[in-house]
Amino acid sequence: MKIKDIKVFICSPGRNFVTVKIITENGTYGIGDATLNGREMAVVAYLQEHIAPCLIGKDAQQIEDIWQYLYKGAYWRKGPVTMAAIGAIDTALWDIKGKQANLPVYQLLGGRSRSGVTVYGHANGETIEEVLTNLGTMIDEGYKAVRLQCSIPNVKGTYGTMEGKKNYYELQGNRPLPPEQEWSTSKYMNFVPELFKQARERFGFDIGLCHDVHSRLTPIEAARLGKLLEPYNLLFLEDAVTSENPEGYQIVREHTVVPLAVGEIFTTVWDAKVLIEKQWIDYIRTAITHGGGITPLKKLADFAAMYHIRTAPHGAPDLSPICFMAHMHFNLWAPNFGIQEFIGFGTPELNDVFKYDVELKEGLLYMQDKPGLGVDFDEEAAKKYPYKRSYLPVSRLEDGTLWNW
Ligand code: GCO
Ligand code: MG
Repeated sequence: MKIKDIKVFICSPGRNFVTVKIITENGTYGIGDATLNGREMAVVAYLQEHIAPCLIGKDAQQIEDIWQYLYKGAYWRKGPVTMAAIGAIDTALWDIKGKQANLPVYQLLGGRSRSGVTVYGHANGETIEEVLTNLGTMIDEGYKAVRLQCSIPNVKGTYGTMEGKKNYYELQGNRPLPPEQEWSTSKYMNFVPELFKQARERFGFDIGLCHDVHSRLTPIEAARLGKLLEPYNLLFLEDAVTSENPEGYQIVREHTVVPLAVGEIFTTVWDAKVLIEKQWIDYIRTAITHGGGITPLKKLADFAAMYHIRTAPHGAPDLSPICFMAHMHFNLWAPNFGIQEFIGFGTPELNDVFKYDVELKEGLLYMQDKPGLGVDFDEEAAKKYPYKRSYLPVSRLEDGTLWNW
């Protein structure tokens, strides 16, 4: 079953998405997500110029060989642009294989390990009271776990919170130049334990609670934060420190028993190897889009399982519904699945372009069995939402020093 055509689309139904469509000679097609927030066009060029010409005429059934060809065969390995491009191709090939076999992709991975996919939602706010009100609503809706992010008093623009009462993710989209936010480690450290203290006092310990530090702390600061948060029994503390130097996590680990999650910007198993082997983390958060597709993610999950580490795929809205659906299959299969990040079903614009059918019941996602990934992309609808250049914010300390956003 030869590959006849590869199309690359970029559209902006609320925010930018890069979509790949692989069409085979017999007319079967598969789709993949290649979105890299703030660097979308680099992946478009990589796919159009460097990948598509090499794959025309290749056998779409040889997923592993095509993956190796694109990874090893390029000589230049890893990196978010390369791996998002490979990830989209790989995802689209699994979609085709599922359609050909008339089976949902999770069946090809080894079948179900569970009936539904447990998620954690987001409760954000400008004040602790606002976060807790949102948390209360989500508990009433049946969520089993929620991530809490709150504005820090006297810091301008905190990661993960609402500015002007808009959903914070809108702030990342459609900006002509990167917006700037402020950061103060001391103000953050003095404030954030109170958020979790009040959350536990009001709602008890049955609800899972997470928090994303977004790599703002040094290892010893993260170790201290972990200790301060220990009484509130977090499900996990995410991206406590940057991980280019994985030994930073050893320092955190040696001082606190707060479970640690990392990996949303990882692009291969090599980024995670030391962290996993040394058991310095508890959850691996790499997404199918940015980790090079379903093929390597399956290997990563199996490798992590050997070290008691569970999966918690990145589920921010800059991953398209194609990645979301690929995660559904991956999560139904993965024996060491932990939890899926989930931010809701998206806007009418988004659902105009991407068609899929998933239900949230009591904090778990369920889907109907459909061949392939069970998600479609409407090329015509996508034309209504042209690409708009957009950036993530950058972060500076109060004295102007550039910091990790
Ligand atoms: C998360 C992430 C996102 C990222 C975003 C960057 O945990 O959901 O940290 O909020 O900031 O995906 O593109
Ligand atoms: Mg994160």
